[in-house]
Amino acid sequence: MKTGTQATPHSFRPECALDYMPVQELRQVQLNRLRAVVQRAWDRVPLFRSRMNERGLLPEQIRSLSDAAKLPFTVKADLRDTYPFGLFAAPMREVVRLHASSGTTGKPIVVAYTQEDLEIWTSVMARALAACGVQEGDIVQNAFNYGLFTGGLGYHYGAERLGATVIPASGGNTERQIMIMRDFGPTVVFSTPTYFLHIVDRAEQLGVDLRELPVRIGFFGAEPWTDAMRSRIEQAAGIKAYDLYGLSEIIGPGVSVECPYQDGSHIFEDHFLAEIIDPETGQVLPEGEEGELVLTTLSKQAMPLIRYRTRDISALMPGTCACGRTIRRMRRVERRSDDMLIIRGVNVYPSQVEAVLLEFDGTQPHYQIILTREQDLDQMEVQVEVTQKIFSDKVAAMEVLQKKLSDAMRQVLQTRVQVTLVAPSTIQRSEGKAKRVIDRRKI
Ligand code: DLL
Repeated sequence: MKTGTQATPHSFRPECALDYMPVQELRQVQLNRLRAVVQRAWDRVPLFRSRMNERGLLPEQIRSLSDAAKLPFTVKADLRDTYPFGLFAAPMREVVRLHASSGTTGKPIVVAYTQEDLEIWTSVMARALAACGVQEGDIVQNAFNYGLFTGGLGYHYGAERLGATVIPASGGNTERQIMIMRDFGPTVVFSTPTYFLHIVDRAEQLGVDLRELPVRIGFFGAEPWTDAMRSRIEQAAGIKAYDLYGLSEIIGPGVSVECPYQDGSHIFEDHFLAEIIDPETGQVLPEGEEGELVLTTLSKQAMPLIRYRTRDISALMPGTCACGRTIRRMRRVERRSDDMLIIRGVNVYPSQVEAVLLEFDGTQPHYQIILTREQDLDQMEVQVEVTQKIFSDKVAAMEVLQKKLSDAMRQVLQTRVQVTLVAPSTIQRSEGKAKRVIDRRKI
C-alpha cells in the first residue's frame, strides 16, 4: 500500500460535516423531510395517491419515522407501468436531466432530476469521495460509463465539486485506460470491480506494474463484489479499494459509502431513509437482521420514491463506527432477492432475453444464459434452441439468425452477448422452474 496520502480514519473534512450530525437532530431532519416528500408525492403522483387511498392513509398521519412502515411500497414494475414519465413529481420544464436503467423487459426505466436534485446528488457524491480521502489536487480517472447510466456523470460531478481533476475516460478500451494511468498520473480511479480487475490483468500482460504508479485510492460499485476481490485489487494495484453503493431509482451512485475503516457502508441518511424488510412478508426487520433494503428519497423533487424495494439484500448494522460518523451503516450488498443479473456493471433480466427471442421466427422459447468470467471480465452466452426447420436448413440461415439475435440482444441489453444456436431439445428441461441462468462466475 502506498503511504503518506491515505485518509486517516479520523481526518475530518468539512464536506462531511453532515455525516456527524447529532443523532436526535438527524432523526428530526429525516422526519421533517419524510413528511414533506410524502405530501409532495401525494399532491403530484397519481399512483402514490391511489395507493394511499387504498389504505385510507393521509399524509398528515405520518407523524413519526416509524409511521413510514404504514406507507405503501414502490416496486420496479411501477416504473415500468408508468413508463416513461408517470412517476415524475415535477413538470418537465423543471427537469434538467434524465437517466435510464434496465427494466425487466425491453424498455428501460427512466429517472429524472431537477437542478436541486442534481445539487443533492453532487453533494452526496462529494461527501462519499471526501470520506475516503479524495481532495483538491487529486487526479481521478473515471472508468464508469458516461451516458444514460448514472455511474459516469454521478461520479464526475462529485469529484469536480471537490476540486479534483477529472479524466472522463468512461468504460472500455482497456489499453487506453492503462495508457492514461501511466501518462496522466491519476491518484484515484472509479470503476466496476470486475472491470478494474480486468485492467489489472491486462496491465500485468503489458508489463505495467500498477503498484508503481501514483494511483492510491479506488472506488468500486454498481455490482456485488467480495472482500476477496477487494484484497486482489488492493494488492495488485497498491491502492485502498472502497465500496460505494447506489441505484438509479434513488439517485444513482451516492446512497452509501465506506469510510477508511471499511466496516460497512454509511448511508447518507439525511437524504435517504433506509429500512430492512422481510422480502416475503414485507414486515420491517430489526437492526442487524438480514433482509431486503427499502429506501425512501427524503429530498428528491423530480422523482421522489417512497419505500422503494431495491431487491438488494443487506442489513442495518448496529452500533456506531469507529470513524465517529452518526449516519448508520449497511452491510455491503452481495446478492439480490430477484433475478436481476449484473454483467459488467450492466443490469440484465432474463425476461429481457426472452423478449428478444420472441421477436424472431425460428427460435424456440428454450434458452439458457451462461455466465462466465474470463480474465476477470464477465462473459454472457445465450444458448437458444432453434426450430427443426432452421436447424436442417442451410448453414447460412443459421448464421443470419445468429447475427440478428446477437445484434438485437446487444441493442436491448446494452452489453455484448455471445449467441449460440443449438439443436431442438438439447437444453435440459426442468421439472419445476426453468433454470434459465447458469452463473459460473465466482465472486
Ligand atoms: O449501478 C449506480 C452506481 C453506479 C452505483 C456506480 C455505484 C457505482 P443501477 O444501474 O440502477 O445503478 O444498478 C443498481 O446495482 O440495486 C445493486 O443491485 C447494484 N449495486 C450498485 N452498487 C453496488 C455495490 C448503479 N456497491 C443496482 N455493491 C443496485 C453491490 C451494487 N451491488
